[in-house]
Amino acid sequence: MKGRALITGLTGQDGSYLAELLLGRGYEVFGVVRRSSSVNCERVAHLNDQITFIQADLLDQTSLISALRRARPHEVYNLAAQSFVPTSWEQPVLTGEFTALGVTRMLEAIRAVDRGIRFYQASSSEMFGKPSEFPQRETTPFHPRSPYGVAKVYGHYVTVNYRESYDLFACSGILFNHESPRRGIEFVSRKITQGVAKIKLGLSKELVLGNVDAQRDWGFAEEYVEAMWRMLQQDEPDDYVVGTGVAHSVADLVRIAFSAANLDWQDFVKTDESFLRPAEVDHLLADSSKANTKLGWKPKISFSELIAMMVDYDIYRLGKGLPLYSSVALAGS
Ligand code: NAP
Ligand code: F7E
Repeated sequence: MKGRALITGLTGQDGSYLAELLLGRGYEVFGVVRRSSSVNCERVAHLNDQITFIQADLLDQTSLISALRRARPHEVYNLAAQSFVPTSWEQPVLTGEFTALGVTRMLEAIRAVDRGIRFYQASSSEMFGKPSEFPQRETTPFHPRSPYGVAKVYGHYVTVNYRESYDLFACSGILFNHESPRRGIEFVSRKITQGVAKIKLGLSKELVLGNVDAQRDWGFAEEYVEAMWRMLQQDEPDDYVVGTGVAHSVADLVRIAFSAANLDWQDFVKTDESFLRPAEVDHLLADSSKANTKLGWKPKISFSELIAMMVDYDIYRLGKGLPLYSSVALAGS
């Protein structure tokens, strides 16, 4: 029998890669999209005729129940969230509604429609925030440093709680930063690779950043959706840390990105306090031993290869005048 999967956050970076993975494995894929006055499906435009789009919103309980009744999925991947950390200080309540309470709404919808549905929750390394141990693993205490991180801690614990309370097959993937040519332009990796491409093509003269000393464990998004899927194929539901086990600073990312375009970053990069955050996450590093052992998951692409891929994509896209998530360019990215 063909598996059916419902993805919330289909139109985001991870949703587009996950849809490709599931279609490739023979699933019938349903994607939740929220209503807006203009179509916002660029990242999945190349999959348009293979996915069933369902209008629903994490803010609206009834719409989630209807989406489940219509799709009758075996698996639900809850990727939808307000995912940009700085916005979570500007819109802390809305971030909590989407990113925290939205998880409960989806779990309640599953309870109402079909308790056999397997559930994946997109948790985040931002939950560790100011970590008490290095590297971070599943048992490392949480110390979130933003309203986004706090909301993700809620989403994580409510997932664990519904597993323990109602015996749902509910998994939480604690994913560290993952990037790609499909990353939103406000996140630092893409801001840098697009900035490099603009400078290379003579469209811009400088790149202005915030805290370049921050360190993250950055991996490739396409590889991370494989870990999500594997979590839902296990005999028992569980929580897993997913990352590369290698940390780099934003300054490293800058150096590698500029050198991939044969440019000297010192000629172009400035810093500005307006990009600093009220509370920073200084350093994160994943211990993915559990995912390595139990899921057989390991990252393949190196940090330098990832950044070079993103720089190449942005130079190609901007050089051809293609839109940000051009379906032509994305089909091969
Ligand atoms: P993203 O590109 O920002 O995508 C977020 C998605 O959520 C978009 O499809 C967005 O729809 C949707 N969404 C937001 N609010 C919604 C609502 N109220 N109802 C329905 N849909 C809504 O995020 P991503 O990078 O793919 O990340 C996917 C998930 O993993 C997120 O939950 C994120 O917090 C989490 N995460 C990401 C990373 C990372 O490094 N990328 C690491 C750990 C965890 P629109 O297109 O309509 O805005
Ligand atoms: O920042 C520093 C910034 O916005 C990374 C989300 O996907 O990953 C992401 O959250 C670092 C921070 O990602 C700029 O201060 C310096 O220390 O790319 P980012 P994030 O905040 O780590 C986690 C795992 C998620 O779950 C989130 O959803 O880079 N930084 N200068 C800057 N950051 C930005 N955005 N812009 C700058 O100019």
